[in-house]
Amino acid sequence: KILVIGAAGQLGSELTKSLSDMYGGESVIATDLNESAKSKFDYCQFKALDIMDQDTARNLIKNENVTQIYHLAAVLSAVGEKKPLFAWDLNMQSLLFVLEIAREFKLNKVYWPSSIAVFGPNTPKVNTPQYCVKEPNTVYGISKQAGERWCEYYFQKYNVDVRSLRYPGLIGYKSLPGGGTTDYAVDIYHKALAGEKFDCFLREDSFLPMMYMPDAIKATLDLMHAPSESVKIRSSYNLASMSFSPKEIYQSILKHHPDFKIEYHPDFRQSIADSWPDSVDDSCAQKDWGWQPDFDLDKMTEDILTNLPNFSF
Ligand code: VAH
Repeated sequence: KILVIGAAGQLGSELTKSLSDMYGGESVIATDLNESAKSKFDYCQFKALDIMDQDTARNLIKNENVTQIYHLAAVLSAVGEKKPLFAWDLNMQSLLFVLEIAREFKLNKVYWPSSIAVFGPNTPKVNTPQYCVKEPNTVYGISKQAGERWCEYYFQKYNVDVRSLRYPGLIGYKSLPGGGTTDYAVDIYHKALAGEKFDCFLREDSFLPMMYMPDAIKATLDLMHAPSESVKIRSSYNLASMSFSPKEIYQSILKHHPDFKIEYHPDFRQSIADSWPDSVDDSCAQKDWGWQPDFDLDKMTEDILTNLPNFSF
């Protein structure tokens, strides 16, 4: 069975559905901190689980014959800066627990998301290479960089088949904006559809690598289904699809909502965004397991503005 930790999060809520569609709901156990998330998972099994409660997690994994874990629970960049030690503790202790369980129970595979947040202010900003200087200055980024080192260590030392992607900012319409620095690009669509002015917390020219959620799901499943010997990078793969600025996503929406208004009021999240790349080189992912994105900015805008009005949270 496949265990999804943090299934009610932005990535989890869509990835869990794709996994259930692919393997059958009876093969997927969605878990999240809040029991209230149960209502979102009528298509698979659901268990409330605090991943910091390692005894309960261990019993669940043993009793349910879990063979794969998608560990998606984490404190994201903006919230992490408000609770640094909590973010470090949750992000790292939960990953180490999952890697240790995978070693001990000889699980088939583990998936763990990394992020462009592993790159820092002195990383090359344009077409950031797979291998480069990484001095992240957010707790989230530090935890992702350390997590990548642990994933590679468990693969090399214990042959744990753990796989990872450095996601760009993920944009989807099936979850509300969360604690991420890139979540302005989720919120902007809600404001456009509500006919409200959008108050953007980044400068209009803040370019960031971004990806539409269907592409992120495709990349994750392509990586997890690739033969083990094709997965040559066991820290985490750079992954890219597009880069845009707040001004560009605003202009993409204007084509559909000509009266939409935006104002820019950068806050503490501007310095987080400034520490990340403008664009990323994902040629290793293309070469090793055939990565190719489907969505560009206008295609994403069209899809979100069409589907968001009918989506019930
Ligand atoms: C965040 N959405 O903003 C996440 C992501 C690259 C950004 O890691 O923290």
